[in-house]
Amino acid sequence: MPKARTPEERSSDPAAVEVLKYAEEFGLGTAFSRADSMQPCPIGSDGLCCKNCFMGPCRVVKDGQTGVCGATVETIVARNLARAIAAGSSAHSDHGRDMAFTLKAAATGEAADYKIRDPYKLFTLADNLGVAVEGRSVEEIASDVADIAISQFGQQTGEVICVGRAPAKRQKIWRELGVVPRGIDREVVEVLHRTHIGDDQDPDHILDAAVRCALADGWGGSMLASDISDVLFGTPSPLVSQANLGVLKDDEVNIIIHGHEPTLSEMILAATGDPELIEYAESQGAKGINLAGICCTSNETLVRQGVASAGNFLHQELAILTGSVEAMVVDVQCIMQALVPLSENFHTEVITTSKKVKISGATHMEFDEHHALDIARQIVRRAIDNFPKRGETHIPDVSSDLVAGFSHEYINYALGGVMRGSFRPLNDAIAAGRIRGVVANVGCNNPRVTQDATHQYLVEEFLKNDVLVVETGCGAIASAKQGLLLGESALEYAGPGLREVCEAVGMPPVLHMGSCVDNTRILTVLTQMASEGGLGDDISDIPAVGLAPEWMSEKALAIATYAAASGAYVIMGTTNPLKGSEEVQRLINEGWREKFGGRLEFVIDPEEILQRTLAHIDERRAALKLPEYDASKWGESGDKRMLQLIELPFEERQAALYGEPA
Ligand code: NFS
Repeated sequence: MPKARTPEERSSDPAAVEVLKYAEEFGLGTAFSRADSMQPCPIGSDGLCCKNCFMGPCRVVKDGQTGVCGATVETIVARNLARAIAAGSSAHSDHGRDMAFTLKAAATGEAADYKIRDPYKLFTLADNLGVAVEGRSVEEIASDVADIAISQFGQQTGEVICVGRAPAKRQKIWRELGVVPRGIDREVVEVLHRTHIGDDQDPDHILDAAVRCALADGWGGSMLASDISDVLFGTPSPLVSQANLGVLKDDEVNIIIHGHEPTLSEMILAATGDPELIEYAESQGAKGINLAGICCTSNETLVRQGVASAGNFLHQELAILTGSVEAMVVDVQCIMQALVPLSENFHTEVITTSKKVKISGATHMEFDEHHALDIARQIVRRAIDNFPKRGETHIPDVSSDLVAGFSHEYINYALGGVMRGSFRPLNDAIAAGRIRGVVANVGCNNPRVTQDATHQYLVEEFLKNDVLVVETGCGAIASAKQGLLLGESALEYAGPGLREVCEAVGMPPVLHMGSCVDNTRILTVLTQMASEGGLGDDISDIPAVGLAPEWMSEKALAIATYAAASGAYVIMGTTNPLKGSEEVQRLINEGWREKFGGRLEFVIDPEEILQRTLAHIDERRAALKLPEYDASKWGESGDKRMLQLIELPFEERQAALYGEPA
């Protein structure tokens, strides 16, 4: 039996450590303790278990061994990766489909509680999808936009439209390689077909289908999910909020929204402001109704509405363990089944809401967008009903302030203003070496490693090295909890060049760009940087790296794959699901580099992740013939220099500025 880790070994988050101690005291299990008591299957974790038919499962562990059908190690490892990518793409893209149907219902008036909050984003999207705008009402445009978005899922031939937003050079690469997605659902089905017993058995060919499927997500389903969410709920711009378990309140009804889609959570937010419900909460002895998020639902409502975040993936059980949560309302994805048995020790009610997700033992209150606000009100009322049943609470007094909401539209605006919105200042800062490069630090928590520790180590090191960090998903919540999403973190951690840029532009050195479907915002930023000039003309030219250091979900593999196929160098930490095959690892590394200019690697050691990332950034800088990164060149201008000068007596200041008098 493996050794159980201490709370401090399980999480680097002081709030988590506090609650984990309490869980131990009361003998309540969590993902951390379950991970400790069960080693991962060594055959499956290396990608060597084939379950694609029922002559097996085959465990291919000896040299030269094959499955019963003769499938080789390479075929099995590639097929397993491809299937995971198809599942991850499905989850993200199906979310996009639901958003498109909500937009349609909002446009036709069938879902009266939803409005088009950002018509400008709608016009941009309409333009991209070829929908006429002139002389038409917002609803007419939205209805056509929704129809075309919906058609992208079932399209059988041609190209997914959003692919046309990629840099021209990139599109050419994809077309020549035959990996441009035809329709979102079609690519998923094809991966499932090809990986069925007795189908595609050439690992490189299998991976091409996986790439096409991932691109259908990144430049299709996910991209539409982000765009349509912005149309319906507003494009994010910076706002202030808080993160960590300390956002839960001792004297208010605490409702947690957990999962991924903003459709229901936005309505719950609206319902918590309903005076009648607030009054009802007060009648039950509460001072008010407090809403907080977990996982990507948290990111969706945080970046748009400033709803506080109770934490990332591994905080879902910890929130219930505080004893202060009246209802945990979940929709889809990343919801642990363990929530229900855990909640039975408390007054917490786990409420499932999606047509797609039921959990035995949970209360099911099915959400229907046609009666959205009504259902949201019923859910909030139900949570209030639970308040008088609340027992003792243990809410850690730990939370951090944060600034979130950096959509690519806002970054564009921040850098250039309304009239001259542009990525030119960012490109210039990279070209000059003030900013060494850009890292996208994204992805999950994984209880096999210390929660948030790798995120924190890497982000702080990148800042010291003048690397601008953009984030989404649970990685962004990790940084939020660590106080890294604040302008002050630039002063504390950033190297001199990055600090100057952050001070000049007025932004933190770590930018929270949203949920995991919003990784497509990062694709857009990279595309705009490539088209701005000065940093090459394709995503693969830019000194940028994508990381998912604590990943665990299939969605993370889909994201990594579309990013690599879009030209990015991507490193994933924690575990290597391709360990069983050197050949498949070579295919996604050198193989993809040759094909796409990007590549995917699995690197377990955080220090090694750091070194490889910086080496890639410097290599890209050299290829662009940019000056070598030199931290000592910066930091002697701007505010810092002025403050130094102010300290000096008049004569010395004059001398420092203009030299000694002759
Ligand atoms: Ni992303 Fe969001 Fe978190 Fe991982 Fe799950 S919440 S979509 S999969 S765990 S980052």
